[in-house]
Amino acid sequence: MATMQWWQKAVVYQVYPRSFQDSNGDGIGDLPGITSRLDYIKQLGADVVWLNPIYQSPGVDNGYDISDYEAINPEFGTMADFDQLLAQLHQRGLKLMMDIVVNHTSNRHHWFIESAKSRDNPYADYYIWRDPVDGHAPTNWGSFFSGSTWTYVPARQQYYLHSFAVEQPDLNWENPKLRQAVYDMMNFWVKKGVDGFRLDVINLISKPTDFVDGQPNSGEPYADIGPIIANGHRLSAFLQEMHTQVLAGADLITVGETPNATIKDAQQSAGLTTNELNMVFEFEHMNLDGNSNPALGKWNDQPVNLVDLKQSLSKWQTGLHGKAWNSLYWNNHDQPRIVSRFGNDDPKYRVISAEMLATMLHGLQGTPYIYEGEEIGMTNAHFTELSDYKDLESLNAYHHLVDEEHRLSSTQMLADLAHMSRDNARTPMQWDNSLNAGFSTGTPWLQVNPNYPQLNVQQTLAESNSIFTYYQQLIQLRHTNAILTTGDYQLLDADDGAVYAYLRTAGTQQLLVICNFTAHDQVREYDQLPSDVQRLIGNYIDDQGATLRPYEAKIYQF
Ligand code: TEU
Ligand code: CA
Repeated sequence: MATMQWWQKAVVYQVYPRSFQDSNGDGIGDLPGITSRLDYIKQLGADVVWLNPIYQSPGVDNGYDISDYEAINPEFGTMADFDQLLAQLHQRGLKLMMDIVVNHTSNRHHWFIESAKSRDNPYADYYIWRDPVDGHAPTNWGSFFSGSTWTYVPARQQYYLHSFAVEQPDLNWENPKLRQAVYDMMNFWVKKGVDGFRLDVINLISKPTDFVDGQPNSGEPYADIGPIIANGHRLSAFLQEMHTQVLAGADLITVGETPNATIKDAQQSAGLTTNELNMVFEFEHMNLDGNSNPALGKWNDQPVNLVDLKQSLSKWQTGLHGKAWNSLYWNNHDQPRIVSRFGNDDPKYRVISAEMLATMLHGLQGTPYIYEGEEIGMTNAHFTELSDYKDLESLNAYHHLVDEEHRLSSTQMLADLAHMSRDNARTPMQWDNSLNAGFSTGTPWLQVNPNYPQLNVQQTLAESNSIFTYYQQLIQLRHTNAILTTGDYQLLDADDGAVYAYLRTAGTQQLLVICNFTAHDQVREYDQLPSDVQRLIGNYIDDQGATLRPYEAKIYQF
């Protein structure tokens, strides 16, 4: 592999600004609040801070509906607060990754307000407009957030496309003026000194040339738009143009969020020599515990199958090795808390299973991402009422699947929401056992997880051998041990449904990672390992093989 880039040894800490720290008592996290907590992030050892969108937004999708890319959402503070945060990050040797959403804007963005007025204004073609077909929507495509992806505007007597909410019209990337406006915006932030970008659903920007109906899931009125528009025919051209116009020459870290991307797509979008992006967030390992019934999408309350998880992660490890670069993540603002989803959040097993999952992930090749609260083992909220939820994806899905399609009972959908809703990741950061977990002196915008008195930063930092120190050690290992960054990957015992074991090899150095995914003791012999490795691990593993306590992970280095 060519010489290592700094972002290949870096660890990124994701801050969801709305839920991290409120500084003015309005119950909403904000930029001064983040600035007041930078020493904590530095103490953890992360290198980069990824902020979810902080731009002007009506907040239909918590900031992923942007109405002004070059203004700060007043709920989060001012541009002066941003400048202060950036300066304080850089003062600590931390870098800032901004989250930009250029597949769509808010319907309150002035581009869209103008575009919707007529078919011949300067912004008319900044979005994707189509005439009705036989008096109805142009295609049967279904939104990620339920319902049709088309909304009719009488002033134009046309429909506009929105892959997500009605309030999130898709931008027309075939329009070179629009593309230039996006690059100019990105360069505005590069000039301000930001160190990188996370690009929201960036692999959706190249739409098909012909808009034709897709195949709906059985009994569903719509065909999921994701597979229809993901990884379109001009994606590579657009990303290479973005590289030329913005990224080349600036030493930035870039990660594309790429739902429905395959390994082949990632080899192109995150190729080591393709001059597009540094890496991607793939979704395959996050969609394994979905449903046998595709009409239910991600909504389920079932455990993941370890053999499937090992197979998926291994495929991406070997598929990108030497060709492209991957991100490594379990958690983010869209995913439920991993310790509740793949681990065991019973107080008896919460910490050890969270540490096991962290070990499993951080031993792999790629850039690890840690989502706020993951480093103290924060869990799902276990909400029980629909009124507990705020996320429009969850609320739309409930109304679609329960009220409209009658595919799920309210009880089952509430169980699925408790398992999978994005709100699980968005409950306020749990700092201490004071009111609202020290997040806010006001009423938090979303309920604080009721387990905060026992599960919070202050409590964790007071423990010796805490999960926080465990994450510090994993990050330290990433920074100091090249085998994690460059080593080959070999899956061991592929069909073992209880233990995930893999070998990393770099020259004569080897690292053996063994994770017990279950609540039961496990013993594993490694007689199928190459004899030299067996001899070596023989010094470490007692003679009846690797004994693993429930949810225990071990790393052997030789
Ligand atoms: O998410 C993209 C996306 O595909 C999500 O719908 C995700 O697949 C789903 O929520 C998983 O449960 C990005 C942002 O991360 C998300 O927060 C936004 O809502 C979405 O794009 C629209 O901008
Ligand atoms: Ca606030």
